[in-house]
Amino acid sequence: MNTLFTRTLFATALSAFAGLAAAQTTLKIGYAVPTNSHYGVGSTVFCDEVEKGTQGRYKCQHFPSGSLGGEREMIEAVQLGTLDLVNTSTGPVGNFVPEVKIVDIPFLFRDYGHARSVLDGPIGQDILAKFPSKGLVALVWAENGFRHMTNSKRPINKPADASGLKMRTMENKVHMDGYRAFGIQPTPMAFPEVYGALQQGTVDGQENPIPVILASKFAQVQKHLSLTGHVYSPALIITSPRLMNRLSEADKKVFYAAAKSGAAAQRKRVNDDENTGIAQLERDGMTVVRQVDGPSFRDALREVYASYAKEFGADNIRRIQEFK
Ligand code: EAX
Repeated sequence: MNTLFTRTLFATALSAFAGLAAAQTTLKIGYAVPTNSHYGVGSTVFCDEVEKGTQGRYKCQHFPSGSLGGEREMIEAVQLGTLDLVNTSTGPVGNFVPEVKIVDIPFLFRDYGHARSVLDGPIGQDILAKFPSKGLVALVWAENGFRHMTNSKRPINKPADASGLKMRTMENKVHMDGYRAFGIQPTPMAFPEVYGALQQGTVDGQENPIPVILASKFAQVQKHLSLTGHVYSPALIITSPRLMNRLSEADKKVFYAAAKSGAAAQRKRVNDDENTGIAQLERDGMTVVRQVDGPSFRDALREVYASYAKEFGADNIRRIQEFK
């Protein structure tokens, strides 16, 4: 056969294959709760937008329900390069990027609107700029939600009711210092272990936003829910400089735009779950304290707020609290 013809045929086949091979980058993305959750919705919209915006050159493979470990492990995996992206609460993030810790202060944010405008504004964007020096790139502030207390022992109206309860907390010192001020015995634990610990009674309770309580079916192992709203829990879609540096400028824009769309979808699912989830949890057998004694929880934090002010700067805390 004519060698020129075979060579051309071979070269064409090779470039077509190379083009196809370049088109098949699979991105591994992990999160701690099931796909049918605010994290699943946010991650799916992000991935769909990336696939569309890169003409299919990037597709995702989801690792939901903590299948790759807790949020801390997944963040470490992104730093190491064994995981491409994690959609995580800020819970463990302060252990990697200390500037994040300030947003975990109890009763820092007035409501969802306030939290979202702080995080999407200069204060939140300045914090995102601190990630690359720690081997991480935070694409966007997503959302976990306002955290409420559940337990198997008794209704909680005020700190005295929570006092002495062994509560699972995130691996987050800002939270644990605050919860000790309520008289709680904080037990830090990775999220994948929480359902089992509640079921066996190794802890009496835990605290999480309604979307997490719903998605994790905590009503099966917790009797009491109190709408304390004691902490607003942001989330973040995090990747690595290693991945971002591989992208063209155009693809970088696609990834950031996709992250924004994912965060918007995640926030909408939080709103939806907040609107319908409490009645669902009552139908699932939980007794709900809807009106807790909020001022008593805030009063209990007076002393620990002094230590927060020392650690983060009273002005910085006030700047967030007063942000319009
Ligand atoms: O991010 O660990 C927690 O309680 C988190 O809220 C949960 O993993 C969802």
